[in-house]
Amino acid sequence: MDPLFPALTAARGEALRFGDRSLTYPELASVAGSLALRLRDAGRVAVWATPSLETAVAVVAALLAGVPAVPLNPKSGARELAHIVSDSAPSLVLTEPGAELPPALGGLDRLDVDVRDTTGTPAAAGTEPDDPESPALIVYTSGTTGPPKGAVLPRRAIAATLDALEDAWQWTADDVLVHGLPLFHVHGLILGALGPLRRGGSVRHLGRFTTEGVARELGAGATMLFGVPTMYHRIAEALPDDPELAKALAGARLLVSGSAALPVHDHERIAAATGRRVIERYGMTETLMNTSVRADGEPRAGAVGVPLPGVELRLVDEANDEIAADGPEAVGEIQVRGPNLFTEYLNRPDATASAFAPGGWFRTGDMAVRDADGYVRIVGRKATDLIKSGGYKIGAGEIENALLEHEGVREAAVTGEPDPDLGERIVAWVVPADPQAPPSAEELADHVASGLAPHKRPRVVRYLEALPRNDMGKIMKRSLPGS
Ligand code: MCA
Ligand code: AMP
Repeated sequence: MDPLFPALTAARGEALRFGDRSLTYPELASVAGSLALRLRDAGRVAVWATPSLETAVAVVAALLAGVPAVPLNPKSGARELAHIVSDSAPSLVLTEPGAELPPALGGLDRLDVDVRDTTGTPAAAGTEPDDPESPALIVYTSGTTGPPKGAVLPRRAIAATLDALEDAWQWTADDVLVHGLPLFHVHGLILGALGPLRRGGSVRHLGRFTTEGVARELGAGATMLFGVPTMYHRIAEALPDDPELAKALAGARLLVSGSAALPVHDHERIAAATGRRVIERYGMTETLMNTSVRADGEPRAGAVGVPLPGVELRLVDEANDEIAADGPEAVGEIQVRGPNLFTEYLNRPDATASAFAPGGWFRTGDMAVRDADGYVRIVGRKATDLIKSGGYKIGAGEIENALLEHEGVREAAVTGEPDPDLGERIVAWVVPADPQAPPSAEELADHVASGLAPHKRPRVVRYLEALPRNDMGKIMKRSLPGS
């Protein structure tokens, strides 16, 4: 297979910038090249994925060495980290110098990434493995029940998705991308960091998302912005009082939203204030990118565009039969096939098998309709137990299990409810062990944040005397008051 980063040793300009620290292509080739040599025999590595230069260098080095990398959310709690580490069994953890690692990583060797070590061999792109199916990244993603599953992403999928986006977005080496996305998920890591590097362009990471950072970078030469809908919502809120932000957005080449649906109201507010239309693309950890509004296509609020080159997409009914019709009544589950797909869930042949329909079609669980010209509109999700909050996918079962471990909780159910900022917010319905002394909402939020991750914490806790159950004893979430 051709190298993942053909521009690495050829490009001369800036590759990565995080705050006031940056690396040019020759520097990145040298730093990542020397680190790759040290990783050759590492087997599999974890990356402590802080929003830093070190994370980007660590992942590029692992890819050059042909060593699968497992990005870790540095805010993950003890329970989540312990699961990921025992499931993926990395030999060492790559981290920025000085980072304090939690006890759950205590058993791993630690390798501090030195981004100033440019004395090494420039990356020999030829050292990358030839096999397009060899695993490149293992990205953990939540399901409806149980702990997160590791989606194994081969080199072929990364190359295919980034090249399809090159075509759809007319993405070139001249593009400068700005974003503040986390680097432990597909959006921020594969699209937002590896994407520019495959093109020979550059990325400026904000460290953390702020509208000021977006305005500053788009006002200083950045051409593209990637974000989740929560970020565009915050931009829409800030625009009326921030003419600099409006000017900066107006000057961008492409504003792209994904990971969840961008509400039409936010689309319209941004268009009214800037004259620019945000375009949406639709993807998934297991499939990378499936559809997008094209740069040369018609932006359409509420639609995620057309299938990307190489991606086959169909809608199916309950019986798994293809729906050929279009229009708002022809709702079906999206299934996809193509070189963009993952290979398996690590150590989960059962889950892998049930994720595919006959013919190798991946069942996304997303429900959609199509406009007459093929534009896809996502209208819902098959599983009510999956919540999208701030662009993060969160399984209700995982939070319920964590809540049930709290001594003050007798029963728990978790649902998502609409939230103007987060899209959905997590609501915990709790039957306290002692109705006279229920655990406080803050205590339960802290319990989930420290065991799993802060973005999985309930934003609202509602107390009940009993959960509604059917005759079989199954919790009937649809009968929860107000849900
Ligand atoms: C608050 N915090 C707490 C607690 N309460 N920490 C511990 N315990 C608590 N009880 C902290 C948080 O850690 C955070 O810290 C701060 O308070 C604010 O928290 P929160 O309100 O949750 O965060 P936010 O700033 O409102 O986050 C909004 C966000 C974020 C920035 C939009 O949701 C985000 O980055 N989303 C991106 C998700 C994403 O990339 N998804 C892609 C997956 P601190 O301030 O220090 O941070 S989907 C994907 O990859 C597919 C392929 C696709 O299609 O893209
Ligand atoms: P994740 O599993 O975290 O990778 O999230 C994938 C899910 O995010 C998809 O199955 C969709 O439900 C959702 N998603 C991603 N992009 C969009 C979008 N542009 N519009 C609506 N939903 C989206």
